[in-house]
Amino acid sequence: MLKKLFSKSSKKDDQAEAKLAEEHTDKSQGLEDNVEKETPAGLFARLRQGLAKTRAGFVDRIGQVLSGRSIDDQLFDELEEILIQADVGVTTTLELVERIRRRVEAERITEGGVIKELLKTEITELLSRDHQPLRLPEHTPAAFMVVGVNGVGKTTTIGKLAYRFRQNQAKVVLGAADTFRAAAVDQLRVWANRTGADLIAHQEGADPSAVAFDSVAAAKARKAEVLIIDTAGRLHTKTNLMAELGKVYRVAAKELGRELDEVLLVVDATTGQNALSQAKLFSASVPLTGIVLTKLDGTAKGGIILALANELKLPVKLIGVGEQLWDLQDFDPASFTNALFT
Ligand SMILES: Nc1nc2c(ncn2[C@@H]2O[C@H](COP(=O)(O)OP(=O)(O)O)[C@@H](O)[C@H]2O)c(=O)[nH]1
Ligand SMILES: [Mg+2]
Repeated sequence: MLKKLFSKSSKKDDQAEAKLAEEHTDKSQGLEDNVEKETPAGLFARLRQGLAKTRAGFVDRIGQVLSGRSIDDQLFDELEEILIQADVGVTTTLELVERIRRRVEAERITEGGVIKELLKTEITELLSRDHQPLRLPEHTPAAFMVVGVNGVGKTTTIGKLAYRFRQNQAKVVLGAADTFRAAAVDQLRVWANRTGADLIAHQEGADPSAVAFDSVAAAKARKAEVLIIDTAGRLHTKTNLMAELGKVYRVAAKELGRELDEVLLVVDATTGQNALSQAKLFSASVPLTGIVLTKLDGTAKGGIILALANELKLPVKLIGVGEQLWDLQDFDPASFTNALFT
């Protein structure tokens, strides 16, 4: 049921979304008033807008380099350079360009302009290869844990996710297991209030595993459909974050009676290549199930998504394309490539 509630991909769904938001305004409990007064534009338009910088720094530049050119080694070198500058990463860039070279030979292509189409096809193929959508189980609560280094957008992503589930009337519990700073709990509380989700929080400095335990217990007792646990991200403190995260996970899973449905690593697109090492670091402590790539709207280096899809064993499940509540999308390879190339 959640699956049906959660996915929104057509224009019709967007209209339904706007209507739902209006209905919410009429009811006093639920989403806060100021949240739904703005009617979200279409999903694709938002995605396209969010990718504007990457399109300018990547696809538009490729278009300029290719136009009116005949194909030679120099052209492939320039193509490589643009891809690497867009944070596609050396390994993935070389693989992509090699595939295009081979197709150019096999299909006897001589005109540079055609390469852009080939690139689009190859990128769609690469992004689709190991793609998996967000796991939304039949059983409840669907249990998610969100991890990542400081400032990448974990708490914001949780607020956006809560918004999406709450729009569909789902009961949502948020667990404030980032107990390191009082401000972190306050920030999650703001999201809980805005979206009409329940918040489970302890005091600053409390044991995050205890918060995780209480959050799971509350989600079960209140028959919530969704539970999302926020976590701390600081790497340079006395406590060992990684050991602590491992414990948070184990305690939550034990109280839940099964593995969590998603352990999402949030990665900031503006910090590019660091993402790959962060994924290695975190996967040593918690069983990561997917990536959320945030702040795509803030960078011309959105090519990092290609490196992540190609070089990590983890699928990108969600993307953040802005700071508004509705700026979190399911990652869909075909719409992503279309938004980037058109
Ligand atoms: N432009 C943009 N900003 C984002 C996005 N996601 C998060 N942010 C911003 O990133 C900053 C840090 O976010 P926060 O959720 O506190 O990160 P956390 O430390 O990982 O919990 C905040 O200012 C957010 O508004 C996004 O997709 N786009
Ligand atoms: Mg946070």
